[in-house]
Amino acid sequence: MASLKICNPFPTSTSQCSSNPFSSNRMPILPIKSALSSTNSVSVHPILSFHFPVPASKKSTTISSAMSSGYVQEDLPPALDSTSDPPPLFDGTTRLYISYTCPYAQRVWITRNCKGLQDKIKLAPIDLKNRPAWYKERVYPPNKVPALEHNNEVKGESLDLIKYIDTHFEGPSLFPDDPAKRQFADELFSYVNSFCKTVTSSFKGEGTDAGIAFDDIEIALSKFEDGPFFLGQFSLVDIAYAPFIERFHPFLLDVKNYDITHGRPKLATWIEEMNKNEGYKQTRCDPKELVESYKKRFMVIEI
Ligand SMILES: N[C@@H](CCC(=O)N[C@@H](CS)C(=O)NCC(=O)O)C(=O)O
Repeated sequence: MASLKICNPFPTSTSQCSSNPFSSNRMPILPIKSALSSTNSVSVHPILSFHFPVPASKKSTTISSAMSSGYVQEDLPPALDSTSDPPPLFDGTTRLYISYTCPYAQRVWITRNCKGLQDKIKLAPIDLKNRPAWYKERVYPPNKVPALEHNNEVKGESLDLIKYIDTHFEGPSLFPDDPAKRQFADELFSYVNSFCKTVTSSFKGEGTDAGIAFDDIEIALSKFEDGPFFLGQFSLVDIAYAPFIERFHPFLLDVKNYDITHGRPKLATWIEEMNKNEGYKQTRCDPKELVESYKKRFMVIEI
């Protein structure tokens, strides 16, 4: 009988040694001017101890820990699939088309929540594996999520959408006025795709710079000292990175026994602080499901 073997491109290691591609001493990729470091100890955070939002299709009632903090857990609508009728398109309702598991869509969903726009921007979740034909034909021809239906137009691209929502809707501003912070934000927005690519390439054994990429994040988090976030205070930049770090963290811990927060106290604190943000918490996926889905996507199976 053929045996099924998972070929793990990340041999498990209990210590971070110099041969570990995730602990390289090479120079950071991101050209950040303030190369600060910290010697604080690292705290391990409870990444697996959350309550995760469950779409209506999978639940009867939601009783959330969020309620105890006065932030009511939103009832999430079931995903629309090939059997679903379209919503009444272009009827004046602002709709955010997402997938519950898409990190790009999650950015926009977090932004909507953090600005308190749950009543103004309606979620329209799409089942990407069984997509309704009307989505491509009538809503968003690129056929991707996220997309925002607003003022009789549909726009896409998550980084554009988070900025659009921040400037075109009410709620607290998620982008500072300080020119130095804005300039750094632009650097970090430009870097995020390359950060993600560097990390995911290393999953497939195609690169060894993942440790440097996380070092970049640690350095970036050290630039402003008026808070634990990329620009000091919480902003769109945190929202741009959070869905990806949410995935990379448990995946690397599981498959490589590599804790991205080890030796990176700023990153450890950032994750802890992000996990206190209710607008973000409501969008988080179950880390066990994220790990399983990343395993299917990135690990080679040999028979
Ligand atoms: N650059 C886009 C990426 C969006 C994207 O790739 N979304 C994925 C889901 S995570 C998607 O819709 N894939 C469907 C497809 O490619 O057919 C953004 O930032 O919004």
